[in-house]
Amino acid sequence: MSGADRAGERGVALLGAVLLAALATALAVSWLARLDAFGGRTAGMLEELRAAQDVASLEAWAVAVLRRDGRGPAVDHPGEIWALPALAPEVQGGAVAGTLTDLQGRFNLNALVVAGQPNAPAIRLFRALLQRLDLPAVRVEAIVDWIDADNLALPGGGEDALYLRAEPPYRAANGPLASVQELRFVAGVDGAALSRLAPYVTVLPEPAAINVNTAPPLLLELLAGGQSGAALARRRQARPFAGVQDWLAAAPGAPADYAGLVTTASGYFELDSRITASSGTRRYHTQLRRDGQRVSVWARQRIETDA
Ligand SMILES: [Ca+2]
Ligand SMILES: [Ca+2]
Repeated sequence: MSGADRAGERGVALLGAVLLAALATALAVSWLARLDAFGGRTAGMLEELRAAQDVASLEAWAVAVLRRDGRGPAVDHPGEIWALPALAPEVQGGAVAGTLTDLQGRFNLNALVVAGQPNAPAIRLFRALLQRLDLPAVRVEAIVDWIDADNLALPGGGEDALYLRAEPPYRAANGPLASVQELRFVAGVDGAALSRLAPYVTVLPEPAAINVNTAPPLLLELLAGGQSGAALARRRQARPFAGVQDWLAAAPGAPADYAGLVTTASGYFELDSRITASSGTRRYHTQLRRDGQRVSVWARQRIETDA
């Protein structure tokens, strides 16, 4: 089946979901439209309601496409159907678009601490990433202290004693990060560092490994122990890595203890939804978890947009 056929099939499926959602809200919308006779205030509410329905439709599409992919081989790569964008036809001058990305294509900050203990290979890999991104002020020890359960500061790290001196004072989380933005509370991490890090890191609710089929070339290079990331990216484009052994054969210089940080199958994805209406574009991020063929939404955020 060609890519265009697949995209067409996906478009049809999405259109079905959008129509269902439209039916479900038709009553509420017509009720609000009648209220609108009393002034323009409900126009914004209408758009908000329609956007929420569009996001629900895109999420239903994402769940379906990931579930279907889960029936195939336990390998995930950007050549699969889930990685194609979902586009709905323009409706009343608006547009609905959604894209799924693999969250396991990034370094999972919560893997720095496993079962309450610092995870040495993950710490080494992240330190190498900080070095390559030229972020000397960000200290991996401070992030480990922020996540680990104890209140004993590592050399170069910091716990409550450090944060209670801040104005206003606060405490270390002493638990897994809930979002990448939470890093702003960690000593040494400013807004510029966070923007620099953002494309390479994520926060997952378990120490999930990095998918070498979707990770950026820089992460491939670091995971491979310095081998060219571009060459490894070309190799996977020709033939996705079929498993950890296949990766290790292509990256013979990879440190032995990095094998546990690598996977070729993913369970965490993010849906980026853009809903455009007359007042502008609304953007949402939805995090989905797949376990076998079970797919569920575990978080959703409205993203600020200038558009
Ligand atoms: Ca797959
Ligand atoms: Ca701690």
